[in-house]
Amino acid sequence: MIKPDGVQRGLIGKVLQRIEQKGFKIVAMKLAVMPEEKAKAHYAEHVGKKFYQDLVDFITSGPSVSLVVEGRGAIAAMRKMNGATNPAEAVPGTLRGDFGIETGRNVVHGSDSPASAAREIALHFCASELVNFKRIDEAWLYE
Ligand code: IDP
Ligand code: MG
Repeated sequence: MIKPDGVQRGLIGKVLQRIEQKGFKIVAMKLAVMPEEKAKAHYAEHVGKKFYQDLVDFITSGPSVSLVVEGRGAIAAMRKMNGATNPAEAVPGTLRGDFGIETGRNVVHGSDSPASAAREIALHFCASELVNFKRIDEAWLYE
């Protein structure tokens, strides 16, 4: 997900470019203001933490871009491409390292496991919004 700060700062294209140039396939994409109920469900694992309400307020404060990214090792690779949660610790070359300063404005979200990816995809998309197609360069990306 490109969070509201990333959208407001004009970083949608830069984030999508990194995903595309890596070779991963974007199979679903949606720009919307996340409703509060969906934000609470999305961040349910953080209920009770001191930053939870600020996080829900922030993530619903403007449009965000939800994506489903497909490719071998995509979940772990996207987390690496996003970088450490705190942009101050995220290494240069990562999205957070290059484009962020503080944890509460860290530009992007990525699912952290197959289970959370499945849960988050089902929360933000219906099955018919996932597009099944081949990229023409797949033969040159995979051995
Ligand atoms: P992640 O996004 O790298 O998976 P999580 O620990 O799952 O990191 O936290 C979810 C999001 O909550 C973070 O991306 C960040 O926006 C916010 N967050 C996490 N910890 C803090 C904090 O200590 N202060 C403010 N916001 C936080
Ligand atoms: Mg997380």
